[in-house]
Amino acid sequence: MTGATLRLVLGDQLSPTISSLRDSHLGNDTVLIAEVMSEATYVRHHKKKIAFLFSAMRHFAEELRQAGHRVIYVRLDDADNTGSLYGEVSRHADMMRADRIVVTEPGEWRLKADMEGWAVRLARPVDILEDDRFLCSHVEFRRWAANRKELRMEFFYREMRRRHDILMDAAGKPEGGRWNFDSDNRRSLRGHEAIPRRPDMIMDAVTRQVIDLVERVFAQHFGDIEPFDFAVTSIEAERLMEWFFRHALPYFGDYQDAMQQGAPFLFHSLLSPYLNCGLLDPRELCRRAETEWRKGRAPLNAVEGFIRQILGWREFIRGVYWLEMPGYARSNALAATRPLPWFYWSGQTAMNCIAQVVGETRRNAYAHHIQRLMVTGNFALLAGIAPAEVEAWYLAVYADAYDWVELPNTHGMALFADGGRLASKPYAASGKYIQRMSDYCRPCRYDVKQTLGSTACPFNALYWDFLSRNADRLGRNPRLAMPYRNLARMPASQRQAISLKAAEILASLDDSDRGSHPAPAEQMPLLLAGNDQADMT
Ligand code: FAD
Ligand code: DLZ
Ligand code: SF4
Repeated sequence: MTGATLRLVLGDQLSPTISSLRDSHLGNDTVLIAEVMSEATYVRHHKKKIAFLFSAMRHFAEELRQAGHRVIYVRLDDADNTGSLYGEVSRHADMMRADRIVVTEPGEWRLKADMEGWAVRLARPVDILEDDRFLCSHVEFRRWAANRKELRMEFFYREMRRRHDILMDAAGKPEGGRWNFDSDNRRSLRGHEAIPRRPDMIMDAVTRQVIDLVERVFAQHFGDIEPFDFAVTSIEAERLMEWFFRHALPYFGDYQDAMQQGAPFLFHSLLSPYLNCGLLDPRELCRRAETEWRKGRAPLNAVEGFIRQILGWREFIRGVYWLEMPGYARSNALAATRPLPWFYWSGQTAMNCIAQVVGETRRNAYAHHIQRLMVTGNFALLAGIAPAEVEAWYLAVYADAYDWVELPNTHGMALFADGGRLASKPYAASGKYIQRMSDYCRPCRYDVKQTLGSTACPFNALYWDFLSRNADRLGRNPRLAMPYRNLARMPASQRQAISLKAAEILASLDDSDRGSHPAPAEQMPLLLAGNDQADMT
């Protein structure tokens, strides 16, 4: 028999088949799962995100016990809790005289870098194993990316389809004769389909206890904790997955980019928190989606679109993160330095699109992709908000947010701060895009058709000013040829008026007076402490 091994399982590693548990000796080894202050506060996560993870961690520990593992579960309010993962590993390794520590590699660079120093500090071997829950390993991604100047998801995705034989026909060609049906997937909703009602979740005593804890300890954090409607076990998460396949997947493709006031979820799966913490398996999700098409229960444009998000985007984003970190986070290709406006926390702004998205984010710890990219992301891009501030916001407010997935999406896709390593052009858009894809503009105080004047939609002047300000950096991008041609055609007087209007909008962001909408100080995130930005209204 080998000596005792301490197996650390992190809060986003709640999968019974995870590599760190695979060769576990049930009678000999101990699994450690720990709620720690350092992980809950390195950014001040949304209350709902912490409650979801702590409850899922507690349920998972119980499942492991039922399966015969010896489990030490450290609660946040345990008297001896040292407050950090290293502290807990050190304490328990000493107590049980562990010969070695085994852990699956963490999803965040900051923790991996820390963990790489643990063996020396603990004077014991620390085996950091590969996280093979992903469909593309670091080595495979590095091989794919080698010698490519630009990394483009579409080519990566085709290779993943072939390699994993997903949605491929017998001749090795993509089903339906095309790799991508995205051009069919841009419909705005405008009352076309009834949005299905999501299943109710039943809250058990474990979740109730965690909610009480989070309310008490993290009262200062952003977000509403109730109503709480997250799954906290793999069985419940699978129930939500089945619901999605049956009721929403058939429409997922058509309305993937739509936004509608009062309908935060539309036909999206809301499965990212479960995928990212290990309650659901991405392979299984792709296979199940494919079966829905093969059995004639969902159209190809929907199923291909859904699979592309998981097999394509999710794996690609992770690949870019591990390929490029830590330098990636430090790039700032558009030299954006403005502080994050306060309304990202308060939601108090007359821009209805932003108020809606921030309000839904506060309530649900969720916003769907186009809301993240084309409303809050687009505004931050156009206004030149410092990438690190925007990233800290996204990392804190969404229940599915971990650095490996949040950072490339925000830094690369939304802010173009990597200068185009990940996306071929910035996703910059005027108010016209938001008007086309949503019903936000009708009740808005601003007029989406105006660029100048006191009631003009701020996105419009900011859009043209963004192009103008960044002409040296972006003007030669062939994918921006059309907007730059339109800008060049504008009379100089109009360009000057737009530039003045944009300066006025940006100055109102910088105004430290919060006016009639003081945002509660307790919502201030740790990383942004001291930020004192104004509402734009
Ligand atoms: P659906 O629309 O139902 O899509 C299905 C699944 O595809 C998702 O569950 C998710 O796992 C995957 N997926 C889709 N798009 C992406 C993508 N771009 N990157 C990675 N996976 C994707 N996703 C996160 O999981 N965590 C984040 O912290 C995160 N931050 C983001 C920040 C910004 C600025 C942007 C633009 C996007 C971000 N995304 C993030 C990607 C995407 O917005 C979410 O994955 C999606 O909104 C989750 O909701 P859903 O499960 O309903 O997704
Ligand atoms: C996000 C999170 C939170 C809020 N709390 C914990 C925790 O108390 N214990 C833990 O093991 N993990 C937690 N996590 C998830 C970690 O932050 C995550 O494992 C790392 O960021 C690596 O992805
Ligand atoms: Fe947003 Fe402009 Fe539309 Fe108002 S008018 S909702 S600010 S895009």
